[in-house]
Amino acid sequence: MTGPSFALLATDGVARRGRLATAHGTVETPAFMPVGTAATVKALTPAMVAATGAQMVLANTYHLMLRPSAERIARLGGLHRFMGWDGPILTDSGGFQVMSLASLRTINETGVQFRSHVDGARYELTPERAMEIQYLLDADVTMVLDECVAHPAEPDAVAEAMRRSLRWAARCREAFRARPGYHLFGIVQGGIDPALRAESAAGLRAIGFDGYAVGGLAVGVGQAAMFDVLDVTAPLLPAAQPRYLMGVGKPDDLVGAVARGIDLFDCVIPTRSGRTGQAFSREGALNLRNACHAEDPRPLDESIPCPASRDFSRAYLHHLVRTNEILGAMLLSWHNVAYYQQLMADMRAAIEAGRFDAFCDDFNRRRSGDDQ
Ligand code: PRF
Repeated sequence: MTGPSFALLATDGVARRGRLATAHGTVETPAFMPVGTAATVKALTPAMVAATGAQMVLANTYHLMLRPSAERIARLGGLHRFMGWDGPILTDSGGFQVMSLASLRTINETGVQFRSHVDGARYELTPERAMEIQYLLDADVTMVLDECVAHPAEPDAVAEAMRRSLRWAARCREAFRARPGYHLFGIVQGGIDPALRAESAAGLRAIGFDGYAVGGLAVGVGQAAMFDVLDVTAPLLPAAQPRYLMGVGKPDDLVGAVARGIDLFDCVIPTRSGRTGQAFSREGALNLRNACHAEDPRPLDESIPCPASRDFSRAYLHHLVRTNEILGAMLLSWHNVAYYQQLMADMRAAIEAGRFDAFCDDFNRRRSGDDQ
């Protein structure tokens, strides 16, 4: 353990307002991390990402170990310098991406062996290698190597993957090089079975981590089942440490998860949907491809302090999307990340003021004009 790095500043019901200190700066929570899989938040420069208020980004062990390799990034001074982002970085461990992207995977007690989806080359990811790679990248938050099974799965397969993940978590804890400002997070698995989630949470607590993630929930589990899992899992995690819901989600998923005690999120949705013409707004999601935006002179949202949200008409964005202009992807990604950051800032303010329930009511009431 690396000492107290998380301060719980306020609570409102189960919702929490906190601050995570890392080697590259602090993160006000609840926080949303834009996804920078391959050492880039797609279509955005680091300055654009920072201008949205994003404090921390996520990058992926799996992609970076294949290209350009963790060793090369280390030789070039680490991931922060390599990508030009000097704030905190969390890296995912690779297990989840191997399962969804690599070909010819075999998984055993040692780790996971696979062929690269890029060129077919053979690789092995073990708990020890996952720690080494994230060390070489210089991740502020390192994630344990876990096994996430797709939903739905046989109960035995879910239990086996969860128990193997616990054994791997212990090996990760052993291999992780603890230094001030650098943190190792465990990952709770166990599908939608409350007993398996409880066993996983207890096993991880016994090992002891700097924070605890909830995995296995952006894999075809619906929102209701996800909230049920959070209702039983969050109370089993240490109150004094950060809780991270991996790979989630849409704006209403974030609001519901914060209401259930989650502090940290990452998801490709704001950037990926920005590249396909979707914009998030307080009234719900808008599809800028739709003809109803063709002559709409209004900006996406003047109240969001981002040029993409304020300075361009919906008509212009519609035109950029329809003509497949790169700037359309850039502006909609930028706006969406800014919208997510504004949502998190609004939730932090509501928790501090003890009015999170009213915030949730207002959030749900406004979202009636959804295009999707
Ligand atoms: N494990 C890891 N990364 C993840 C997930 C997981 O279960 C998910 C699923 N919610 C997204 N990213 N290591």
